[in-house]
Amino acid sequence: MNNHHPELFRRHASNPILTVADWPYPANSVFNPGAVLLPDGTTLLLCRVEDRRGLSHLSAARSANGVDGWQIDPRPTLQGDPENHPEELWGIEDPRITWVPELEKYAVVYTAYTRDGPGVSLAFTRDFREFERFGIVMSPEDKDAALLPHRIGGEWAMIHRPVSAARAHMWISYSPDLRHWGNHKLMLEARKGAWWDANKIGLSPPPLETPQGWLVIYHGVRHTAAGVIYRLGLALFDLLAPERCLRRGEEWIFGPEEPYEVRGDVDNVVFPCGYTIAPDGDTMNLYYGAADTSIARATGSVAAMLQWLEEHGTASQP
Ligand code: BMA
Repeated sequence: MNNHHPELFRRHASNPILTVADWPYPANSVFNPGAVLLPDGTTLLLCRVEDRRGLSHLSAARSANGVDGWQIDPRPTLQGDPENHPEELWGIEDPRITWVPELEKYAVVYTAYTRDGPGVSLAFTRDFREFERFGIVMSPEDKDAALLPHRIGGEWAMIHRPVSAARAHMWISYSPDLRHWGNHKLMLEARKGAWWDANKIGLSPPPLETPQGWLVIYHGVRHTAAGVIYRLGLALFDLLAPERCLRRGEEWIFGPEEPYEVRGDVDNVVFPCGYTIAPDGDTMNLYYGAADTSIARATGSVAAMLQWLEEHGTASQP
């Protein structure tokens, strides 16, 4: 129990489940993994690996049970390619993975980091060995993006987080061909003042389609005298018009508490980029970066999250 608040996520007893000590080649830190359950039941994490220059690339780790026995690619799986993609000059980060049935491919949406700041890039893969790059789809400064798994009203939809002024909100944009994006809509705003999500918000893992709506786990950032705190909140969006927020939780549901979340290269950060859903259709295994240093797992119930939003969420303004 956490001060009598309902606990929606339970940390795994062997957290952190992956650290740089597990890596088959030298690196500084591993964190913020995208996640998928492959058809054979293998959990694949596409991990952000930061090298000692400070630049990040992505590497795949596969496990039969999603907790241990990880087989980690002996070399970087997907790296910045600044010759062909200048927007990847300073590396690639924070992948969000979506299985797209229409294309029979996984979409990997990641942050491409260059002189003008972070932007959003898109690639497709079937096997996490070969990737087809679409290049940058959202120009800097933008990040925290994921593709929705199917078209809505005939158009593809991508959630992302452009930065314009002091605060930074979640937006959704639409595309007929995955290359040209428009029809931009504000989706969820950072709150103001004292709120836990006052300063910046962004999508964390890809949204989950449920009969009640798109369930979104987002991160909220609060600036304090001691630095920033990254915590997670919940919101629910209309299935047919995902820019329309149906419910938004007021309180954060998961935040840095354990030593590996509180201390690291960046203190006080929990940052999930993916989850797997167990065959029961309800159990969510959330994979998150802890303090920009290691990878941890926490488990929750989708039904419990929806119920919590029903009880503790408020209808957001249109
Ligand atoms: C944000 C994210 C993450 C990182 C976090 C804390 O900007 O994009 O890459 O985990 O900062 O440093």
